[in-house]
Parts: sequence; C-alpha cells; structure tokens
Amino acid sequence: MKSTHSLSILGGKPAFDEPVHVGSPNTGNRQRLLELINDAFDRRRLTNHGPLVEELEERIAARHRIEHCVITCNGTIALQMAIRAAGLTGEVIVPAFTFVATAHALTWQKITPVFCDIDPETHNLDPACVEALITPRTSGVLGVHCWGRPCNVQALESIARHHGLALLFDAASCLGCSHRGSMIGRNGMAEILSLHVTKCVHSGEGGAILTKDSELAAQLRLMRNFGFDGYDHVASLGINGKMNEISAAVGLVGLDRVEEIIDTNRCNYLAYRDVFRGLPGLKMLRYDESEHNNYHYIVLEIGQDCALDRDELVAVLFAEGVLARRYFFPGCHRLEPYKSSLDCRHQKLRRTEDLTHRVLVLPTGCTVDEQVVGAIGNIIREAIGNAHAVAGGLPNAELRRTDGDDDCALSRCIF
Ligand code: T4K
Repeated sequence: MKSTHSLSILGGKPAFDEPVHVGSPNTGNRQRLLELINDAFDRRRLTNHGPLVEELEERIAARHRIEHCVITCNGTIALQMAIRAAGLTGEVIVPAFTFVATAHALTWQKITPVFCDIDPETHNLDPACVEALITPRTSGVLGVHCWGRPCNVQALESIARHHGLALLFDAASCLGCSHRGSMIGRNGMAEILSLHVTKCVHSGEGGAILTKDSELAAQLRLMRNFGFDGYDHVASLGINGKMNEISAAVGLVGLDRVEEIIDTNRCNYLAYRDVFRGLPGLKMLRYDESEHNNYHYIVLEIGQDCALDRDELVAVLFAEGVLARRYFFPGCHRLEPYKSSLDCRHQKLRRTEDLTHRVLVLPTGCTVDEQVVGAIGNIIREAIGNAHAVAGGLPNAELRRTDGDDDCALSRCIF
C-alpha cells in the first residue's frame, strides 16, 4: 500500500515500472493467429473480401443475432459509409461527448454536426434536447452508446419517426452488449462497431456495420468495394472500406477469447467498485447487470466534493505510471473545426461541459488484474486522503488545472 510520502508526485518511486494503459490490446492465441495468417498467404488471398473477413462477419452477426454484418477497415469509415447510405444531408444531431470520429464522419460527408447535450446520468444523448435542435435542415440523429451503455433508443426512435428523420447509432464500444435484452445491431437503421486495437475485441484496425435492413446491407457492400458489382462494372459511387485478411485473422482470434475477455473486464470492474466504495466525491459508472455488457470502460466521475479535481488525480496517476485518460475532454465542440464554427447552439452544452471536466477513465482489460486495480485504488485513496500535500506537491500550477478549450500541459503529457 502506498503511503503519503511514497506517492510519486511527492518524490516517491512510481508504483509501476511499465506504464499501465487504458486501451492496452487484448491479444488472442498467437499460435492460432500465425496459422490463420499462414493459411491466408498459402491461399494468396489477402484482401477483397476473403474467407477470413467472411468468417468474421458471420461470427459477429451470429453473436449479435443480426441479419447483416458488413466488416470495414475501421469504425470511422464504417460510420461514413452508413451516414452516406442512410441518405443523411444538411444537419445531423449528435452528442459532443464522444470520440471526435463521430463528428468527423459527418463533416467528411459535408454534413453539419449539431451538437446536443447529454443526460448526466447516462452520458448519452438527452432526447428532450434532441427534439429542441430539430430544424428543417435536420435529416437525422446519430446517437452514441457511450462506454458500451445504450442510448435511450426508444425515445430517439419515437422522435425520429415523428419528424421523419433517419436514425443511426455509433456503437463503437458495444461488441457483446445488449439493450433491453436484444444484442446491439437492431436499433435504428444501423449500428456501427469499432474493432480498433483499444476495443474489447479488435482486428488491429477495423469496424462493422450491423443492420437488419437487407437493402441497406447490399448498398453498403457495394460502397465498400468502390461500387463494383462485377468485373469491370461500377454501379455507384464507392470507396475502399475493405478489411484485409490479416486484420480479420486478428479479429477472429480475439473473438475466440471474447468470453474470457469480458469475464476479466467484469472482475476488474467489480474489484474497482470495491476499492472505491466509500470514497467521498468519486462516482463509478455502473453497468446494468440485467443486460449483456463488455465492461470495457472503467469510468469515474470526480465530484465537487472530492478533495482533488480530475486533472490533479490524472497528474498523480501519471506520476505512478497509470496512464488514465480524460475521455472525451474537451468535447467535440471544443475541437477543430467545430470550435471555430459560428453556430451558437454549441454554447448550450452545459452538462457536456461539466462532464468533460470530471470524467476519468482507468485501465482495464487482460493486462490488468485485481492486484493492479488494488494498487490504482490505493494511489487514488492515498492521494485524496492527503489532498493538501498532493496539491501542493504538483510540479507546477500549469499541470494542476486545465480549463476550457485551452490545450494544456497535461494534454501534452498525455499524448
Ligand atoms: N466512435 C466512437 C464513440 C469511438 O470511441 C471511436 C474510437 C470511433 C467512433 C472510431 O472508431 P475507429 O475508426 O477508431 O475504429 C482511442 C482509439 O484510437 C479510438 O479507436 C477509440 N474510439 C478512442 C476512444 O480511443 P486515442 O486517441 O485515445 O488513441 P491512443 O493512440 O491514445 O490510444 C489509447 C491508449 O491505448 C493509449 O493510452 C495506449 C493504448 N494503446 C494504443 C494503441 C494504438 C496500446 O496500448 N497499444 C496500441 O497499439 O483513441
């Protein structure tokens, strides 16, 4: 257990020799991976919808009990393809509390993202705020199931139906998650997964579009391969959204382990809950145990009544080798090109603003175990218990607090 004088921020030795990352990759069986890659090289089929990609599509579709899974080279391209195939134009309502790819995918398609405030309990779009932002230019809503916890899907579906809007969900972190007992994939026109290396199951880079709509799936498959619908024939505008066979092999060996990965995440989640129990000012985000969850994000909200603020805690953890993250600081609306946009509706994101200054994401996944969780818990407990000394011991005021949209010393340390 760390004692005050051993906290690294106060000059002690760091708790961890090697950095402990949020997003450290969960790796599958390496022998099996090499066999799959060898087979692919023997077949001389390395991309353009090879058998490994096909198998990955089938297995993800089966797991999510959905008719169609269209695998892509990453989640951002998957979002762009779905946005285009859904016919979105003009303005689309989207949360600012998300990874910037959600907003960029719209802007890349020349659509204006209209940032909407969130429900502070769920961190997801607040349907009442969505309704208030609808204009004649609005063509759709792009909800984000933040941290793998689904949006208020029913309320958003009802708004979309009432106003004739398309509805898509960025479900980047939702592999293995359900909503009201149904696996993610059936909501809205389509739901988009990321298979990036930092996700629960990954293919290095990768993405997937899940949909029950056969026509949409066919359109997406065409789009993914430049619009080719046969040799020498292009039916429509397309892009290169294809995943290669090596990535698919990584995805398949990851999927082989998915139960074990989720079990590990859940054990870590329960261990974190134990270590933070009773600590004033800290609220850990809960998963609904009646649903399927992947428990892939350990999210702490640092309250006003906590003796240290979020950035002070991040500085303490960094000094110990724990690379906690401030997802999604500072909010998309405070990043370019959105920050410079003149749209005054961005100013009304009071709850988003508040949350971006209070959220802290801690490491989990297969490189983390109960011992690591215990050590991280001890660091935070010790730092809060000795807040005065810790705040005074931070190397410089610049590192301590980071306000508003100014990129700061802490950001520079993190990235
Ligand atoms: N929508 C949402 C809601 C998303 O969260 C994302 C992606 C997307 C859309 C877009 O999907 P993709 O196009 O990415 O498939 C990371 C991931 O890069 C990003 O995929 C993810 N969301 C986001 C939440 O997290 P950064 O900027 O934090 O990445 P980076 O490089 O700082 O890595 C995060 C941590 O992971 C580091 O602390 C170190 C660790 N790491 C990372 C890599 C790449 C490793 O240990 N090994 C590695 O190989 O965005």
